[in-house]
Amino acid sequence: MRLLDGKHGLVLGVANKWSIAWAIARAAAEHGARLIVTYQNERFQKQVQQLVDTLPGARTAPCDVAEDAQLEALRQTVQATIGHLDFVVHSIAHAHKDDLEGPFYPIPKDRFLAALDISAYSLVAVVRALRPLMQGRSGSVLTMTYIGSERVMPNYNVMGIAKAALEAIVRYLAHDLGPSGIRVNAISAGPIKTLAASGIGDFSRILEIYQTRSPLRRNITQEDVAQAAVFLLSDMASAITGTVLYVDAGFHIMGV
Ligand code: NAD
Ligand code: 0WE
Repeated sequence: MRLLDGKHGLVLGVANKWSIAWAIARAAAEHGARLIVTYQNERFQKQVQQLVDTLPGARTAPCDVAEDAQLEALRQTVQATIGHLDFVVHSIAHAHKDDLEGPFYPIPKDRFLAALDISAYSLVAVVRALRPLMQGRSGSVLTMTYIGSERVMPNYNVMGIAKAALEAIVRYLAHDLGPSGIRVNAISAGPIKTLAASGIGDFSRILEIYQTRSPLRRNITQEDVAQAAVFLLSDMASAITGTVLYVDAGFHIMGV
């Protein structure tokens, strides 16, 4: 069944073919959605354009979420091209590399604020900029989180605080936008080897822990996340809002 037939969607957060957002874009397109896929800056433009060229009818647009002017320009581009939006996928996070190892508390204020700006506040900024294009439709907004928001995952550090804020933002946005028929949810994914996971010390050890301790005794893939994403973006999830859906092979239920 094609779950997103006739729907228009925006996907933010594709960097390369390993990006979770790319798996979501591909799955959404297979389910009949017409997409605009953004790239952060020129550094990613060529790569993202090549990927998006493989999706029927899809286009790219630039958007650095730290820049209000770029969000405003994006709204105009979307309005001028596909006109309206039925869903928005936010799959963006960033912290300074040095703040993702060792103790958390030495982090300087400017880097703490920058991590929360890109990884949490940007969902608010994106929704505020694009909400007019979802007016009068049953819209769906989806973001990506990680269990480091709730439990201490060594080295995840400021990203854990940012994801805690992001998950709270999901709940407050769901309350704000529910009366307009717009749903807001998050997927809490298990660890996946992507660009954002590269250079993380002992990432392979984390993958091994999920492999041996999760109820399903396996790691999860971008495709696992994409299938859950299509569900949440579709009318199949018509009464689901403000939630965090775990796509983690069941890891989150474990004590030890
Ligand atoms: P990724 O590196 O492919 O995606 C991160 C994206 O964020 C990139 O496309 C990057 O361009 C974008 N980005 C960063 N700063 C930006 C800015 N200022 N403006 C616009 N875009 C910006 O890695 P990923 O693993 O696919 O990460 C996507 C999301 O999934 C993130 O929110 C991440 O926290 C979350 N997540 C990842 C994992 C994992 O293990 N990989 C697990 C759970 C959640
Ligand atoms: O959310 C994430 C990754 C977020 C992330 C990753 C990087 C690496 C490169 C944000 N900013 C940066 N900045 C960089 O310079 N994940 C859920 C994947 C992840 O990251 C970890 C993990 C896991 C899992 C970091 C430390 C410990 C575990």
